[in-house]
Amino acid sequence: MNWEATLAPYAQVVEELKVKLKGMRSQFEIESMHSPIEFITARVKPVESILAKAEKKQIPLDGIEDGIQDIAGVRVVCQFVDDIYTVVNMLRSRKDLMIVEEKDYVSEKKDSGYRSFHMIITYPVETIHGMKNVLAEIQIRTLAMNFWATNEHSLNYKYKGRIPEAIKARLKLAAEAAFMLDEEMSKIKSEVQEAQRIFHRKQKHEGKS
Ligand code: 0O2
Repeated sequence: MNWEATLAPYAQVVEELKVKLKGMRSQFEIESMHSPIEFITARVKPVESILAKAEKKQIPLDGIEDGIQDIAGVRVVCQFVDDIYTVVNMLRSRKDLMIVEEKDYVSEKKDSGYRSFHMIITYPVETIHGMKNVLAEIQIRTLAMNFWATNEHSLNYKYKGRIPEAIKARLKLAAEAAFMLDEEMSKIKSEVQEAQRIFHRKQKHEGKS
């Protein structure tokens, strides 16, 4: 398999989606509105991880592009829980991508404690061989959810998916704490936004942004 050629359209999707999502964030900033997007990260899954996932899910080599939905992955990180749904609704109304599946692990967390909203989409890219609809996964989560997921991911990597029970129990507590943090921040959202607006206006006035 020529991985470089296979993954090239995925790299293009990731770059294009990043530009478009950053564009959405800038528009909010230009209009001095609270941006539901705090930051965006994106990656193409490394070949090693693609192969490991294919083996785990018993997907043959020729079925990888249909069977693994997150070869192209984009992560949108938000400040508040309801920002997640603002982003979801904005993505739902876009004409330049098609939603294949939505997985709401925000209202229904996974057993591990993982919370995030996943959108599986197809996105058209022009290649030298014509147009290709590429599958991609957009994960939308808060800063607190991201903090938890990043740490849990590292531990999973360290323990090769077999995290010791004592650490698992700590992670459950940390997931509850992250949930509480999101709840509490949501309650003072308008206060935080007001403070940020004042700060933003001051910076604009002083010519710093
Ligand atoms: P990586 O290293 O992040 O790329 P499914 O067929 O739907 O049951 P699938 O395709 O694994 O299974 O979908 P799912 O469960 O929606 O997970 C897709 C991605 O979400 C994962 O990709 C992770 O990035 C993230 N994710 C899902 N569950 C967890 C979790 O419990 N903890 C953390 N930290 N992340 C999670 P990969 O390929 O597993 O990993």
